[in-house]
Amino acid sequence: MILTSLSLYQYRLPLDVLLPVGKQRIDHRAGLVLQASASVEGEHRQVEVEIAPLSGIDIDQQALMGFSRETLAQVQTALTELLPQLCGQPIDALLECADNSPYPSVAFGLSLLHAKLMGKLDAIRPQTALVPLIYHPTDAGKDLLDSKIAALGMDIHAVKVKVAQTSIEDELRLIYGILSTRPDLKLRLDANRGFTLEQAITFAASLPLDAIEYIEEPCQNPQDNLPFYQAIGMPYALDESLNDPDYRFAMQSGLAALVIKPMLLGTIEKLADLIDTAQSYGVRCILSSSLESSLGIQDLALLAAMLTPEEIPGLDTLSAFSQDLLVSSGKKHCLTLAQLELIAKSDIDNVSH
Ligand code: OSB
Ligand code: MG
Repeated sequence: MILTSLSLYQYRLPLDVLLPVGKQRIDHRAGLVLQASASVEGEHRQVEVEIAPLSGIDIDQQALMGFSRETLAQVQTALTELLPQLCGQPIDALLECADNSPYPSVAFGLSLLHAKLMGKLDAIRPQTALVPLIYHPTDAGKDLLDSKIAALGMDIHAVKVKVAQTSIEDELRLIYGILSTRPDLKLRLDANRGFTLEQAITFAASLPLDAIEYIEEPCQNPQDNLPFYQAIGMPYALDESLNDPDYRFAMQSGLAALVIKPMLLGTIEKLADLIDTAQSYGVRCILSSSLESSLGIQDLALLAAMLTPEEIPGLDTLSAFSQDLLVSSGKKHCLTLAQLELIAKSDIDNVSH
């Protein structure tokens, strides 16, 4: 199969409510859509992927910290240079470029593009079960949270709650509020490295252990995760730790799960290797959103069904988006490619070999 055409578009979507990125908040999301056409023996395929590093600025004009290291501009430049090189090549060149890219978002996007052109996601039914994400939007009050919790369907068995954001007292109240409305729910907590070891222990000691599946990144210093577990017996999960380019899986007592954000990690092959290794130690792997638009979230739901069929991924971040992108998630408006800004294009006709 030969790549006959590649087009790169940019999107920028305002959010209806603020979305949390660790302790920071964003009010819009920007990213790229890469469309590829390929043909083999007269047969033609055209697919799109979202490439959206989680970087940029928050609502206070501060740089987003702790997630993608590459900027959207760097990714745009890298892809713009790659398009004419890729055009006219067999689609396996996408994998080679993915392996060679220094940017995880580019590596993931190109490997996903390859998988979609190969039809690898075609026969998969996306994972539709959801783990609702509950957090304090700085622009909404407690009533909104209470009604969100009361509205949860009985098909929901777990929720993810952001903690280490306000005060320990408020957050304990929130969690006990959730559990008094729905005592059947299991909680996945996420502290985004917001607690000192002492605070993490104080907080966790006040919670019913059997209601907590795990707490993501409890401690400011990840080396405190083990002493945290030894002190209190609450299992923990890693998220930010995986974004370190030097991260290698290491088993540790209390490590219950890896929260895997493909846009931050790299190729599908790399994700699959990490998942294999972690699961061989009994560590769960939860695929999770990097706040992609509906296009990216749909592909993550497909990948989750393929790579982690036993788990419900963490993809409840679309409700904040004002519009869908290419793929409908049921919103009133769904942007088409024609409505996006085209920033680069290569066709087989205007590439010399
Ligand atoms: O802290 O896990 C996080 C999204 C973007 C950046 C960071 C995080 C998230 C999420 C995604 O929480 C939703 C989920 O994991 O359920
Ligand atoms: Mg997290």
